[in-house]
Amino acid sequence: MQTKLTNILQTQFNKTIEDCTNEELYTGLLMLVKNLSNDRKPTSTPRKLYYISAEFLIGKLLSNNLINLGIYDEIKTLLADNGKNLSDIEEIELEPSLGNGGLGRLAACFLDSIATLNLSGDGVGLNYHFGLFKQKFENHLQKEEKNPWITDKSWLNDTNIGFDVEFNGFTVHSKLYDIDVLGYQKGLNKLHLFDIDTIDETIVNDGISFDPKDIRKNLTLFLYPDDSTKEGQMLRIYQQYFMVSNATQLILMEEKAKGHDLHELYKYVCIQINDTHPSMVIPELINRLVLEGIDLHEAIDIVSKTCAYTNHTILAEALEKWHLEDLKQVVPQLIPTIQELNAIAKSRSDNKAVQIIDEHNLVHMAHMDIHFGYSINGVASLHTEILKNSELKAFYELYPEKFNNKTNGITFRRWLLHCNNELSQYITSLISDEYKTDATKLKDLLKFVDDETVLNKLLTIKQNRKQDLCNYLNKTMHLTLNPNSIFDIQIKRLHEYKRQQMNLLYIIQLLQKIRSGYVPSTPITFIFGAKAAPAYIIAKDIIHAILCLQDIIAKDPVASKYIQVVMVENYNVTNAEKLIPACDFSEQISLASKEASGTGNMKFMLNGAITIGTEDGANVEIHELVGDDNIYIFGESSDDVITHYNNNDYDAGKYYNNDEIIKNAVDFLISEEMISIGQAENLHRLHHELISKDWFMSLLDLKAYIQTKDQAYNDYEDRLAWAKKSLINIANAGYFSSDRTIAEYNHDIWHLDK
Ligand code: 26Q
Repeated sequence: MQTKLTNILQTQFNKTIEDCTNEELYTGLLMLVKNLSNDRKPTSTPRKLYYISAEFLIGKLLSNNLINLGIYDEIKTLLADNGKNLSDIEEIELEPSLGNGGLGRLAACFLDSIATLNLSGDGVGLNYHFGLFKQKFENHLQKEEKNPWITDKSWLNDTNIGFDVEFNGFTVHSKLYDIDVLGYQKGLNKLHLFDIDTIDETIVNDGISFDPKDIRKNLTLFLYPDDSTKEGQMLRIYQQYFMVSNATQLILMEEKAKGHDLHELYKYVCIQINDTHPSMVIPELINRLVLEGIDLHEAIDIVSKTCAYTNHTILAEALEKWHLEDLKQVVPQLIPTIQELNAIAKSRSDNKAVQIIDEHNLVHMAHMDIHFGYSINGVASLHTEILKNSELKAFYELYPEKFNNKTNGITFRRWLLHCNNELSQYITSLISDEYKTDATKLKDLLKFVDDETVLNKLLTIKQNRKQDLCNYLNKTMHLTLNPNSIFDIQIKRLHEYKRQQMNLLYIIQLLQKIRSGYVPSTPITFIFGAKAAPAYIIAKDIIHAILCLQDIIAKDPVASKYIQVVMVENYNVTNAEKLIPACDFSEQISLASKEASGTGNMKFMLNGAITIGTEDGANVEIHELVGDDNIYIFGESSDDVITHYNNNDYDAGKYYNNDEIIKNAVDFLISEEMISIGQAENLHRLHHELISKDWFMSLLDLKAYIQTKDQAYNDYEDRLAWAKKSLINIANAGYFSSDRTIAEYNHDIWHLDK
């Protein structure tokens, strides 16, 4: 590698490693990786998967590619020998934030595992110029800014592939950019990102606002943050159709080049529809098969054997329903096909709940996927059960054989080998490195549960990561954290169902307890990281309250000795990689039944944090794996929560009025102290929301949450007992490798190698 790298640097810059700047070294390494990718054998299986997704939250790629090529350690040492630091060079790379959160990050983990398992499977998505907004805090409020990431030196490779995509009255011509996806040790696939070259980045005004009218200029300018307002919705339809029309044309082009008979497309191609965002691929592919001379009903049959759909949410507001009129305005060519699909659906069942087009002329995208796809899966076992038994019950009765569960997973290359190299090396020293290709081998760590040397070493490694995090936050955000405090971390999108506000209320009641004389044994640092959708008012109010509390506690001479609140600006993949390995306490406190799976919960577990959580999403499976003693579970069950919704009998005011601690904590939000540093309007709105609506029932579980956390902080004091819990979590995390998840998708849904 040394000669390869020095040759590149010599020809590019006429310099040695030692003389190069970090920018030059970054460019050199980028070229080295691209050269090595060219030498890799692309995957080739009889059937090929196209994973279509509006989001691929890939994060920085340099280190991961070095790891997957097996040259990370060598390059790191080589650089160090020449006075250079690989992590400084990593900083040069800009993070592509092409996703909102879990769904996008899952797609990125999946690409890594698909390549690693040497399966043919490409990602297809959009090349957003600014990705998800960059978050800034000003006056304790979130501000959004554009988030550029494309430079002339990036992982994007130009291709000369492009297609005409027809909208109502005009046509755009696309351009495809590819990113190589390298598997661990073997495997090479592609992430295809479509764009158009008429995008005008200068139409962005202040923040992230822009003129939504000229589609040619703005089509791939931004990733849509969820919960966006009505005016953005038309653009979202344009984006989605652009994505699926390109995907369809790419697939047909590749299939024809392989000489495959399109009548048998399903034998060679599988399309995974990642949530409903790519659902228009169904009518689009039908239309294009018809254009190829295939009879409409045969085309529908072929597509039904080709497409599979993953559901990632049961929140009604996130299930896409487009007005037929709006679709007609953007893509009139799909309307007759959608109407035909609706007619077929009606002929299969007269149950109104399974119609594609409802009585308000809303097109239910998920319904189309279920009728005209061959598989539908949830993303954790509880989530799949809820789909089958309540949310999609009518469909389950119609097509029981289509439903299956695929519990999410994460790639251990990024979420252990890269982000916690010391831990990964220590595990290797204990049980060999077989766990890197067979994650279930982590179970071998259980031999050491009572080995004090091992337990102490785990504590030291955790302490090292906490110190690293302190250094990083100090350098990048000028924050000073106490490395000897407990790190209690909640990082994820800001959403009421995830209940950051419940965590906030815990901290407030602890502050009040400390002010009346209580002294915690070990100081606690409460760390938050979260972006709120720009139009999601209450979510932004919660951020505001957290930032105000952060200030109040910092200025309190007594309380600040024991507790600190830190909200990390611009939470993204890059800082997740620093936060997760440093965590003692992983907060997974969604209202039971609302979090489809969660994947942060798995990343924390793998890095030895202990979960405090509700029986929701994949927490249920974590609980089953580690047992009662190694997780802190609290709160009402999903069945009971669903019953509350059905009976409409949850009354937040009752909890507020009947409990002194709850009342005092909630009222603190509108105290003199808060109002004097924050915005009265925002704080009053949040206060009112909590006591009158509290749609996600944070007051319902608050008391149980307080008790459970207090118990957990107490248990933390016995350091060896704590380390044992940590080891048991790591040892049982193997199940959550995305290699396992992908093997299951392949075995049950894709059948790529048969
Ligand atoms: C829908 C309509 C209009 C505009 C935007 C959207 C939209 C955008 C993004 C709806 C949903 C999303 C993202 C959803 C998501 O990230 N879901 C998460 O998926 C993870 C991977 O399966 C799960 O672990 C999480 O539990 C789930 O919340």
